Amino acid sequence: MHGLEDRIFPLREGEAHFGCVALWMSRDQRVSDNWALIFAQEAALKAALPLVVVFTLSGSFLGASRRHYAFMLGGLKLVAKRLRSLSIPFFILPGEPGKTLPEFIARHGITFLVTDFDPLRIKKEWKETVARRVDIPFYEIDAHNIVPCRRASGKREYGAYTIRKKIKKLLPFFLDEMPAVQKHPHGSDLNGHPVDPGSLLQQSGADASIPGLPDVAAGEEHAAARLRSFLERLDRYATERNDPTRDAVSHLSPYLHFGQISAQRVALEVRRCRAGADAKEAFLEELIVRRELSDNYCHYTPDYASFDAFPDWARKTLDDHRHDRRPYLYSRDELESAATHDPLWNAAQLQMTRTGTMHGYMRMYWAKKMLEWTASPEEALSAAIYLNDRYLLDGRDPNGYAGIAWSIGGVHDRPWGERNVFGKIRYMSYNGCASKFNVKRYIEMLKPVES
Ligand code: FAD
Ligand code: FO1
Repeated sequence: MHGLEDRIFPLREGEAHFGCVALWMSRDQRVSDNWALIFAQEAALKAALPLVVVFTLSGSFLGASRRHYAFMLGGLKLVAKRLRSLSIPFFILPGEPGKTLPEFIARHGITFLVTDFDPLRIKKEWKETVARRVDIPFYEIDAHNIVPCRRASGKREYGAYTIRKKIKKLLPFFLDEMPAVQKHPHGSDLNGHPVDPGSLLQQSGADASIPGLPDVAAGEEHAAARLRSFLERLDRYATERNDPTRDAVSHLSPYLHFGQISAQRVALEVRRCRAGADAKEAFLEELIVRRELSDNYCHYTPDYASFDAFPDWARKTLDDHRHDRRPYLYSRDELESAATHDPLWNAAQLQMTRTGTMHGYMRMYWAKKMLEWTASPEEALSAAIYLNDRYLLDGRDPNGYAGIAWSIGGVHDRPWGERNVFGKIRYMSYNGCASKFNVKRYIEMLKPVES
């Protein structure tokens, strides 16, 4: 029982009897294990209609730069190739979806539209605009979560401890094998667009001012290879996942963010592999509970990137400490250029700008220190989101908005001992890190290369 019906959210009910079915691919940019594609193909097969996939390429998506577009377009090039081999034409439409998609639908006689679930505000706005401008059946499928977001909970959850039991209860029903997409038997005269990342990158007008990440290979095959290599060392996750000097984490987040691998596939492979139960449990807690808690947060908290979204106790304690003396104050530029007094924080910032990633443990420390070293929680929040989304390959993700809100605003956390500036927000210190891992080694790893 694969529970497809629980993933379906109708934006406009209806059936197709002629014309063509289209999947508007957005968050889940893959052919394998993609519930939105599975649903779209089922609808097309039922009515014996052709099937196409369309991707709307929006310039500077939430401030994304070329390093993000290059990775994403690299993955989409492989998606287009695989779909072509399945007789499913792939189209890429540069421009705003509210304009380009209705035109595409009218021009190609699309009579049934499917898209994937995404809790980000900008995606909800895109869908609302498209739904207003077309009058065909339109369905949204949660292809990102193992337990569909709306099914896991109908409201904003307090924390991992409240959503965990709801997810665990439903997991046996949803964490199961997924049907493969088949070669589509109903052709059309539509040929689709080849994806040429180079020229699309030019067209996107994306910010080219930060260095790309040429050695991070994009696409489903590379995501699968990274999963296989992680499963070989999964045992280390149990004891070393919080040590940024050890390579104990999966590095799957860019692939999960762009949907180049399915979290359900990752969970199935983790469950099957040889590693110990505690390592599997620790990893699945992050991959399933923490990740789905982030979608829950963004989906049910429209202002997920603002101070107002923090819990009452957190807003109150931060207000009480607004006028505390800040021993250090840094501008966004000083933070961005890793020019603080703290070599550990600077190393984390360098890791972010240079490699497009930052170890999960350091992300907490990195964000919390920004609360301490900026003039207000609002400034800390906006600087953290700006840097997170400008440099991290997995940025612009519900995990990021939730992770930053946890660090700075106590979202999904509880009050701790009261102290200067932080109030009751959980505190992290250099010495606290030094008691957990070899801080000197981490700083050494990230020493600025001799220019
Ligand atoms: P692993 O430890 O191997 O975990 C596997 C997967 O589980 C991750 O890819 C991710 O999808 C999920 N996961 C792990 N930890 C968390 C977590 N704390 N919350 C939610 N999901 C989690 N994650 C992003 O994807 N994009 C971001 O922009 C982002 N920004 C963050 C900012 C801050 C301040 C904090 C505290 C966390 C942030 N995270 C973000 C969550 C987490 O740090 C990263 O997902 C993780 O470090 C990615 O590395 P990995 O894939 O090797 O993780
Ligand atoms: N999704 C789209 O449908 N079209 C885009 O042009 C697009 C660009 C983009 C750039 C950077 C990035 O991090 C994400 C981007 N996404 C785009 C969205 C992405 O697929 C995810 O849906 C969300 O960012 C995560 O919820």
